[in-house]
Amino acid sequence: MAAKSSPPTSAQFLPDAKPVAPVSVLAETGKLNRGAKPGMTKTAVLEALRLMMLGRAFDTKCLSLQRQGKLGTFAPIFGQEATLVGTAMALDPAHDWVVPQYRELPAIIRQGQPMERIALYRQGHPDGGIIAEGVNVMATQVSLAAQIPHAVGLAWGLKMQNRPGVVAVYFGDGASSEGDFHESCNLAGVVEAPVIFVLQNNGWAISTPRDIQSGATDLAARAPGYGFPGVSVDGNDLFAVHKVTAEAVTRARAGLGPTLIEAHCFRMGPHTTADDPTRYVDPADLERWAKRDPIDRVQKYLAAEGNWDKATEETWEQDIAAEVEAAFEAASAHPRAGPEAIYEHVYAEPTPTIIRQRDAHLGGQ
Ligand SMILES: Cc1ncc(C[n+]2csc(CCOP(=O)(O)OP(=O)(O)O)c2C)c(N)n1
Repeated sequence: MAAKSSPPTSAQFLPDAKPVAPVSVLAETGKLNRGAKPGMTKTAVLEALRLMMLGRAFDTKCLSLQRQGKLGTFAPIFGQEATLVGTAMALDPAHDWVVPQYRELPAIIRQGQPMERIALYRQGHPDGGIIAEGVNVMATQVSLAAQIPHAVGLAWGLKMQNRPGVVAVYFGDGASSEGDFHESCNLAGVVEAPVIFVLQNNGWAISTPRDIQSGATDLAARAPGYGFPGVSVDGNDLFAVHKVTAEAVTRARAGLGPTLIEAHCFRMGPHTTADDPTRYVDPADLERWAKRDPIDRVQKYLAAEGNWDKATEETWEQDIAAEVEAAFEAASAHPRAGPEAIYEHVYAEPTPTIIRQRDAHLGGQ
């Protein structure tokens, strides 16, 4: 990008927002920053680590199945585990909601969606799109940013009905260029909706790098323009992500409205299984970010506390692999969907057009 011209000197002109250092608690070495506290109990840290490892193992399995032609296209979470789990662990699944884009696997599992359903979804089975009864998760959204107005509506509705509950809506740096994002922030600020905008800045929107996605230097700095706070956080730091989300939840529960969290992370895998990132991602960037791995960091922290070692890691990996296997076995035992399934679930009652198309397609069978 060309260098920006000097800002106007008149005092009435707002200056360019200066990037603020992202909130950090746990350094890349796995050591707490001086004076910092994890802010999570040991049990919660272990639960979070398990979810991060489970998310990675599930997607590793899915990648292998997809390459064998046994699964549809999906968007892996590799590298974004701390952002997803750190935010989700600050929510109360009984009252709070997760409104996902398409890369939020462990946050959805934490809310209670069975892995079997997620496996079914990735196999292209219509039943995989059904959110289990009582699980506060909205459907996966592929149309970028379309979930954000839904999340604000949901949060505003909870507030109007005096129901407890905070809504965490997830999206990427690319989606944050969409009108839906800006209009949603504007409305959320006006009605003080209990919503947390989780902007996962993973460096890329498919092959479009962050620096040509927006002229803004700091995406979190957009929030005050809508009348609420924004915070920038190291998205590979579980404790920091959890801390800022917990603060945002407290604000929302107290009736103080929305927060925008910009979590800086890096997409370590392909955008989806249909993408080849080797054509545009600099291997040096991957190497640099690999040293900041969110899972390694928590394991190092726990090891230094005497709560983690190689043997524990191996046992966990085996247990998690068995859990993932069981989810796929349960999905495979689910009755297969026939061709008629594509005409179902579009409307509560089929329209004349759907009926005509279905009969034309299946009439001779
Ligand atoms: C409205 C809309 N426009 C374009 C696309 C095609 N598309 C799918 S994913 C993507 C990039 C999204 O990047 P980002 O929002 O940063 O999320 P990430 O995939 O990096 O998590 C694009 C352009 C789409 N799905 N929806």
